[in-house]
Amino acid sequence: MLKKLIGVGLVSTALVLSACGNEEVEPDKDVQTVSAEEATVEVIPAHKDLNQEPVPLEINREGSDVFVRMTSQITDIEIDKDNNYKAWTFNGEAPGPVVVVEEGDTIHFTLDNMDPSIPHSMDFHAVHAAPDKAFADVAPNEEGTFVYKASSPGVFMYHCGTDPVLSHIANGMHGVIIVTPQDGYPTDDEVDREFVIVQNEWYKYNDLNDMTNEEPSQVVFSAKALHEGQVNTNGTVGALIDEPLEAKVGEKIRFYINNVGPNEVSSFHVIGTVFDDVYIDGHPANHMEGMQTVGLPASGGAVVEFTVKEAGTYKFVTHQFNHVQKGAAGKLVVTE
Ligand SMILES: [Cu+2]
Repeated sequence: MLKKLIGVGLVSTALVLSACGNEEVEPDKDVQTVSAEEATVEVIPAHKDLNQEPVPLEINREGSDVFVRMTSQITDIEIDKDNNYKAWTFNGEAPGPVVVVEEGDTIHFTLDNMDPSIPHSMDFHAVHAAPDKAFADVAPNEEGTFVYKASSPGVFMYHCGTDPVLSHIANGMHGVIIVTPQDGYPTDDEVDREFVIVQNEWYKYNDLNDMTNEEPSQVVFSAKALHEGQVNTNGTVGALIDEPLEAKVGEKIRFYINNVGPNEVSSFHVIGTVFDDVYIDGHPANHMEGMQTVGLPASGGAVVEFTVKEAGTYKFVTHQFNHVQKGAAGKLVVTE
């Protein structure tokens, strides 16, 4: 079905062969389903015909104990128009669904690994825990439960931590966990609307050489629904251009942002405004004012707040404009 397995280090040769009409690399439907630009690595046999339906996040609270259940699964994700990636995901979304807990909560986390062939795991940046135990691999078709405390407030990345981590993150296993501060943010009362925005990159399908040594094929923003009825997208080029966020003139907007990478930094900027209040990594003590652009290292997060004073379309970008060319832009449409 797919082209033969091509070893790492032969990527550019493979593309040349493809252009020369080598019979083994004839384009077919499956190639379209797994390419970032062009697939150079064969789909894992057990994943070949697998496209597991997204599963809703389960989160239930009993006092300060929060029970979170997520899946690791193989799901086709549209990363660009007519370009589907056979992603390794949490719950069938890439980035995965946003998880919200409160500072001081104890998280009882269960990972249901629905992948029939590869172990997966969960590394929550929000917790203090021995990673060899708390972020341990869960075998294919098994479940694992882990308990830890969320004692630091912030906007944290989560990701699969199974070796090689780069493959697991770049194939789609990333997302955001927000730990809301016990005493809130000093500007809570001023905020009218809030959204979660995530930046991530895509590379050639499951190609560790490309992920390690090359530039991303796509750099994208997604919105993850924080409140009922909000826009919820995957990391798809144009997702937040085609389906913009919405606000009203005079409102103070809060974005919870995170750059899940895996490799690039983000220079987050909203065109036509200045961030009045910024909390680096989402910690209330890291309060800064009057920022034009917020730097997000790979895995870094922030809360950024700004007031939209005129009706219009406000684009948000990473100010590394080569990445805007690759998709990293979204729109906030502000009306009277
Ligand atoms: Cu994984």
